[in-house]
Amino acid sequence: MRIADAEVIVCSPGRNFVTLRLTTDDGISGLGDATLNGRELAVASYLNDHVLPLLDGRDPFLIEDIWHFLYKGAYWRRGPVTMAAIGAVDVALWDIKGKALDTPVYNLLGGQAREGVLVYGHANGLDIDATLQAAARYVDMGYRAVRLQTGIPGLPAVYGVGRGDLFYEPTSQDMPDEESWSTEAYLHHVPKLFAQARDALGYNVPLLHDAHHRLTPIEAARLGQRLEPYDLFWLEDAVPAELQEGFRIIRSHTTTPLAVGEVFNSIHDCQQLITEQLIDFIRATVAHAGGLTHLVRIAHLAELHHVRTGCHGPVDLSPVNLAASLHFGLAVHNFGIQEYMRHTEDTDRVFPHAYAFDDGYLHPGDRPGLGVDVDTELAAAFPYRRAYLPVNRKLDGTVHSW
Ligand code: CS2
Ligand code: MG
Repeated sequence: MRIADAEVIVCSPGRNFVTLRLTTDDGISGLGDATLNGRELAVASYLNDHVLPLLDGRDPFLIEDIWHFLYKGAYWRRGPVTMAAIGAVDVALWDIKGKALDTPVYNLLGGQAREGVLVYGHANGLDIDATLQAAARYVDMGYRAVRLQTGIPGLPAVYGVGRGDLFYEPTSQDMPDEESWSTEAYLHHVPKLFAQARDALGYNVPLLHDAHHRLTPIEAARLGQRLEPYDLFWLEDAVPAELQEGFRIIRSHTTTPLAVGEVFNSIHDCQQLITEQLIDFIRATVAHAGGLTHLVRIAHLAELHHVRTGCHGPVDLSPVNLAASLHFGLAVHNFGIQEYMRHTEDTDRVFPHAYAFDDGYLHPGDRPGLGVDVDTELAAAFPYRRAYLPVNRKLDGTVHSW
């Protein structure tokens, strides 16, 4: 069997997605998600102009060899574009292997380690009442864990509070929206959200929160301490994690569980965080962290250090990534939780899939491979449109993490 054809499909059913399809000489095709929100065409070009010519005629079963050929062979290592491209090739090869061996990918990753993949949904609202009403709706829909994000008094728009109920799509066409930020207002308001959430929902519903890279370590320590009475499942992305040892400060002040890593693209981004047990959950995801091959490496390192997985799963990664994440989440021993933002109906039509939500869990299904496809004819009806993520500024105008 040889790789005989490769195609990058860029489409926008509600938002932009980049999908790689590899096809073998005996007609087996595999898919990989190469979407990098706000920089999609960089990955499409990296694949089309530099990677795909290298794949023609290769044995698709040699997943490990191809991974290292693309990683070491590029000379310039790591980075979100490179690793999203390598990740898409990697996942497409696992998809092909599962189909060729007539088995779901999770069976190639060690087999089913649990009945289903526990997921959490995104409840948000302009104020605390609206957020708690959204949380109650998620619980009524059968979610067993819910993330809470709420508007901050005095700030016109903040991360995580979006349009509509099930979807949150922050990108804007043409130029980035600019949002304003006050750490002081945020630190005073979020504890009120969780105090009222526990009054309304009780303590049996795991509650999560995303600080979205906007605090310093000592600010994160203060927030973690203030949230301890409300027993969060995790406080996510409290601090930008380029300085991994910065998490020592947070860890030394609070027992609130910490999650980080959705922007990570290799094990080197989190090795110190994991080996020093500075975090409780690693958020690295299949599409952005070099595919299943590399994410399994990260999970195995995490397992040695009491760190569990918590893969990123936003609406800006396609059903191809979600399907791969579910095969990973079903098989990996130190699974924690899987983020699940529902895609739009158009997206689900472009990417028909076997995974299904039931009683708070997702299961990838038992089709050979990943159990997801792409309808290229339908995809063509949704052409790419450049879109940007917002830019955040402090009240004095200083650019801040969004
Ligand atoms: C967020 C993401 O889901 C999350 O935890 O951090 O929605 C993130 O803002 C987007 O993926 C950025 O494209
Ligand atoms: Mg996040």
